[in-house]
Amino acid sequence: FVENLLKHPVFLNNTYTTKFIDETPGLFHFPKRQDRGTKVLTYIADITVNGHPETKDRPLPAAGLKLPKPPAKKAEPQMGTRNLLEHKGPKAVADWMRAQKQLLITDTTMRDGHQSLLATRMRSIDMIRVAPTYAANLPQLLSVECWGGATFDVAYRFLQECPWQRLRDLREAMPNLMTQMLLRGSNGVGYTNYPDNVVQAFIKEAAQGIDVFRVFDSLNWVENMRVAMDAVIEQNKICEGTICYTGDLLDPARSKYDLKYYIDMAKELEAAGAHVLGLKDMAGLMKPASAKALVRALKQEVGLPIHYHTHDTAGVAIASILAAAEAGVDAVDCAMDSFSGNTSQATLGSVVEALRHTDRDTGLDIDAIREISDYFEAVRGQYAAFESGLQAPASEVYLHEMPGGQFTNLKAQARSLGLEERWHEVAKTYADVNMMFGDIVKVTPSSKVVGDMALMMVSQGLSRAQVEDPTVEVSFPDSVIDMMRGNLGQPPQGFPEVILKKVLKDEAPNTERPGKHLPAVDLDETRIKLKEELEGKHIDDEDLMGYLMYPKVFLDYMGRHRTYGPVRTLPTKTFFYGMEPGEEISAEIDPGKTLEIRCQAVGETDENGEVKVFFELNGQPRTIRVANRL
Ligand code: BTN
Ligand code: 3PY
Ligand code: ZN
Repeated sequence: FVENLLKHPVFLNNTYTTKFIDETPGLFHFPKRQDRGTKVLTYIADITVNGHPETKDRPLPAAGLKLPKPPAKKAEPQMGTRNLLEHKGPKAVADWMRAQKQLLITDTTMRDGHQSLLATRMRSIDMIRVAPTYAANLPQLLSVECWGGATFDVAYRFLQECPWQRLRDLREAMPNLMTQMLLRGSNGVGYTNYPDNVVQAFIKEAAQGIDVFRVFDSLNWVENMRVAMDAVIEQNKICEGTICYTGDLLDPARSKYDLKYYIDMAKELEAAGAHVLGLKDMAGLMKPASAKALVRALKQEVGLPIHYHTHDTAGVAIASILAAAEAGVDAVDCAMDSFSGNTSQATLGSVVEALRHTDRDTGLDIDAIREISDYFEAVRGQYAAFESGLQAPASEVYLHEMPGGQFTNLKAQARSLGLEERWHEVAKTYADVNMMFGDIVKVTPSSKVVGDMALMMVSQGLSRAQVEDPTVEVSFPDSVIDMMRGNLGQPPQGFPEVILKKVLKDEAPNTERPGKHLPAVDLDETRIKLKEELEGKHIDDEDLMGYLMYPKVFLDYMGRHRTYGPVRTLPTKTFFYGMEPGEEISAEIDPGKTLEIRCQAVGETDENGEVKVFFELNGQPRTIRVANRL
C-alpha cells in the first residue's frame, strides 16, 4: 500500500500536526522504500530468531500468562486536580492541598514503582492502556508520577521508544489528573550538570505534559536547584522543591543532618518559590519516630504543603507514612499493591485501608485500586526477566543507605564484576565511602559516584584507610574525580580536605555552582548539526532535548528506529520474545491504523546463515529474512 500525503485520512481530515508529519515517514515517499509494517516485521523476525539481548539467560515469564486486560471505567472521568491547576494555577492547588483533611495520594507505579522493582523496564503500552482507567476510577488522586528519573534514558536506550511520545499519550489519557515527574535539578534527567539554558529548554518542553515537577539536588544544594525551580515556576506548573532525607534524624552521632538542617533547607526552598515541599526519602531510611518529629516541625516552620516520598526497603514505609499522616503531612506516595513493597513504595491499598474511617481517610475507591493492581500484576508477570530476586525487606539499608532505585542496579553491577558473593562487603564499603566523602546525600547522580567507588575498592581490595593514605597510589573512577572537582556542586560543609587532596592533588576544586561556568549551548546550531547527522530529518524540540540529554543514546535510538520502526506498539511479550508459529497479534501504529500480524512459520538457517520468517500482515503474505547471529 502507498501511504502518501494526499490519501492519508489524517491529512484529509485536516488533523495533522508537525509531529504527525515527522512520525509518518511515508508521507513524502512516492512510493517509499520500506514501510513501517515491514520494519516492525523485521524486528519481530530478528527477535524470534536471535532473542532479545536483554532477556537472554534471564528467567522466563510463567507459561500461559494472560495478556493484561485493563479494568473497565466505572464512570466518565470527574474533575480532578489537573482541572484546578488549569483554572486557578499552582498556588491555588497548594492552598487546596493544605486545606484538605484527607491524606492525599500520589501513585508512583508508572515511574518509581517499576524503576525500583524492574530496573525501569515498564514499556509505555502497558501504562497507556490503563491510564484511562486511572482518569475514570481514581479521580481523587493528587497526581500520577509517570515520567522523569531514569525512565527517560531507559526508554530510548533499552525500550526503543520515545519518552516524549509516552508523555503525550499519558497526558491525553488522563486529562483530569496531574502528571508528575522527578527532575534531578541541574542534572535534568541525566547524570551530569547541564548548562542553564539546556535545563530551561528541557523544562519548557516537559511542561507540555507535566503538571508537578519534583525538583531535587543530589547533594541537597538549593543554590544548584534555582535554575530548574525558576523555570518550572515560569511555566505556571507546580514546583515541588524537595529535600532529600539521609542519615538518622534522631541519632546524635549523625548530627550533620538534624532537625535544624532540614528546617533551614525547607525555608530556603520556600524562599526560592516552591509551591509544595517535597520530602524525599529515596532509600527508605526515615523511621516512624523521625517522620513524626520532622513533619511536625516542618508544618510549624514553613507554610507549604508537604509531600512525603519513601521506600519500603526495610519494610517500615507504611509505619512511617502513618506517623507522618498523624503529624499532619499533606500528601504521600504509594504504588499499586502489585508494584509495591521492598525497594519500591508503600502499598497503596493498604495505606487506604489503614486510614479508612479515620480523620485522614483518603476517600479512594479500594475496588478500583484492586482492579488496577490486578492489571499491573499481569503486566509485571511479563517482565520476569527484570526481577531482582530480592526476597524480603532488609534492615541492612540502614547500614548502606542505598536509594531504592540503585540497590538492584548496583547488585547487578557487582554480579557482572564477579562480586556477587561479596555483596555484603560491597554494602559495607558503600557506607565507608559515604563517610570518607563527608557523609553526603546519596541519590542520583551522587549515589552512582559512591557506588562506583565502593565497587572499585572491593574489587581492588582497598580499605578506606588505604584510600586516604597519601603514600598509597589509588586510581580513582572518573565519576569520583568529577564530583571532587565540584561538577555536581557542593555538599553541606564541602568535601573533606583529605579526600579532595588525594583525588585532585594540587588541582583546586570549583566550589561555585557548576552551571555558572558552563557556556550556554547554541540550540539552533545544535539542531542544524543534528539534522545533518540524521540525513535531513526534521528535528523537533523533543528530539533536540533527547539529543542534548543523551547524545549517543539518542543517536543509537534513531538509528534503530530507522530499521525497526514503531516497535513501541508491539505487545510486551512480542517485544521481548518474538512470535511463535500460529500466533497472532495486533499493533496500532497510528490511531485507527492497526497491523494484524500472524506468524506462519520460521524456516531453517540457510547456507548464508539466514532464516526466513513467514508472516501474514493484514492478510497479505510477507517473508522476512534475518541473519541468524546465534
Ligand atoms: C539493545 O540495543 O541492545 C537493546 C534494544 C534492542 C535492539 C534490537 S533487538 C533486535 C535487534 N538486534 C540487535 O542486536 N539489536 C536490535
Ligand atoms: C532518580 O533520580 O531516578 C531517583 O529515583 C532518585 O531517587
Ligand atoms: Zn524514590
